[in-house]
Amino acid sequence: MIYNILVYPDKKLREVSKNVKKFDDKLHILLNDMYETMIAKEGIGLAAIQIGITKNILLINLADDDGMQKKEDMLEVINPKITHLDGSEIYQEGCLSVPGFYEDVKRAKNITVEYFDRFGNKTVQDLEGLPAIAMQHEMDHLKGHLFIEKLSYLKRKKFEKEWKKKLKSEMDTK
Ligand code: Y12
Ligand code: CO
Repeated sequence: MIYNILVYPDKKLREVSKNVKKFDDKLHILLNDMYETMIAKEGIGLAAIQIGITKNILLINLADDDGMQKKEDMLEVINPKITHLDGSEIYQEGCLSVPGFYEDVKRAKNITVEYFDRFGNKTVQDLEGLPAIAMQHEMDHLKGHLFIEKLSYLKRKKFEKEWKKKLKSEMDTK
């Protein structure tokens, strides 16, 4: 099933997600649907809250060196916790919940993250560069935050003005 993606300024995107307790068939169906939705919408990352589900679940599926987005490279991440952060890196981010807007964001370059897979097995991973950035972006969603909150005051004001204009023109053409 392909879900609709919640788009800024939907209030639901500000909700804090809760930990998954049962690693059952229902969770597996949700993870499969999230994957289908992320691919259908041409995303490289998706948090459950973006489809209106307040659970600590996220997917990351970055392209490899040949530009191929392979399912076997996907990270299915449940109840993640960052235990170490260091360095910093600036990357131009985008988000399916803020379609068409991209801006530079500074985040930690290296992280250590602990999480569970779909069967409830615990994993500890060191991530560097783009995977680390994607993980921090998606984990922000689980806390109810969007990357636009990391913009400078002036960039955020400019964004809000342009976003209102875009939403109005979309309403007018309906
Ligand atoms: C680095 C930085 C941020 C992330 C988070 C995951 N972000 C995405 O998956 C963004 C996807 C996206 C897709 C869009 O759609 C198309 O390109 C067709 C898009 O553009 C529009 O919707 C117009 C914007 C964002 C991971 C790694
Ligand atoms: Co996002």
